Amino acid sequence: MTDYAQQHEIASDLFTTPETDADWQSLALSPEQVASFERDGFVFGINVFDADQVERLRTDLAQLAGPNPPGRELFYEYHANESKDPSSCLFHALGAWRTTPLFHDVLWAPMVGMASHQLLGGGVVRFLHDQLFCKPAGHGGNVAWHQDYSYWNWTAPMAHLTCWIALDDVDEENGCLWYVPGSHLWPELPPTGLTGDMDAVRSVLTDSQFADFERRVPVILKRGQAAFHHPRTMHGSFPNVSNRPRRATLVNTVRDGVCSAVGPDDPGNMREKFHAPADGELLAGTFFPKLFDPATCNLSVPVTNL
Ligand SMILES: O=C(O)CCC(=O)C(=O)O
Repeated sequence: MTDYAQQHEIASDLFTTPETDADWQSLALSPEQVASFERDGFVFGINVFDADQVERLRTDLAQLAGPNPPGRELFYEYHANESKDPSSCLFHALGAWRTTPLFHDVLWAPMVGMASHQLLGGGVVRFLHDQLFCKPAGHGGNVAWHQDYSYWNWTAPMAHLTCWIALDDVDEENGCLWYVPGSHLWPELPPTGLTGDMDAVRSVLTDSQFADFERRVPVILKRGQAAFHHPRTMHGSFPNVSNRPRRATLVNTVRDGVCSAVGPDDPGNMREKFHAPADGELLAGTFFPKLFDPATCNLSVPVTNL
């Protein structure tokens, strides 16, 4: 079985990488989109893949989420069903990039690199890990409200980003993502569980923070479109009660310079799970490839000040 983590260049013909500075420039998020990310902690509706590309990814995904998935041993985590409710199903897996050329190449999708560069404040973008989150039609499970950085405290400083790419048209019925605007400015919260009680996070929130959930926004997307969110943006998703699946592929990125913070004893065993380097060392090398380097194109694009 090929481990595509060994390869830090495109492994398939899923897309062509822009060649000229002007081609890269044409992908840039607008100043308004960057400003809305700064204000709200998210921006969405960004086109990443077309219908054919989505179809090819869905075909690979069907294998990866089916019985005897190829490269099962290469995943960092693999949950055929992570839902706490036995009557519903939430497929969640980290590490697909190691198993098929197409999911490997999702990391290097030009729009993922460009938007990450802009939303991480400029500079070189590195890979942290990928994720698949899929909810079958009719009985897809929820993802409880959380901040991503609650689960990333084995890395520091915080300079992280999530890119969530829809592989189906997603809306309130099939369990789309929801964001609480402005919650990226809240302090770091302890983890209260990714699945199970949707509102478990309530126990660690102030009344005023919980009141902000009234302003939550559904992330309605067409297949192939992406949402980007800040590592502290509060988000979650409700069950899929529609007769359509809800599948998504995610790329989690960091600004170059983020280090391993596994602690001297690595209590979470992150060095084994994510191939993290020793405490205090830069995330780099085989498992943390560079995804975007502005030195390769002569860029002048709006970036965040976060
Ligand atoms: O796909 C989902 O419903 C949850 C995604 C999520 O937790 C994330 O984007 O960090």
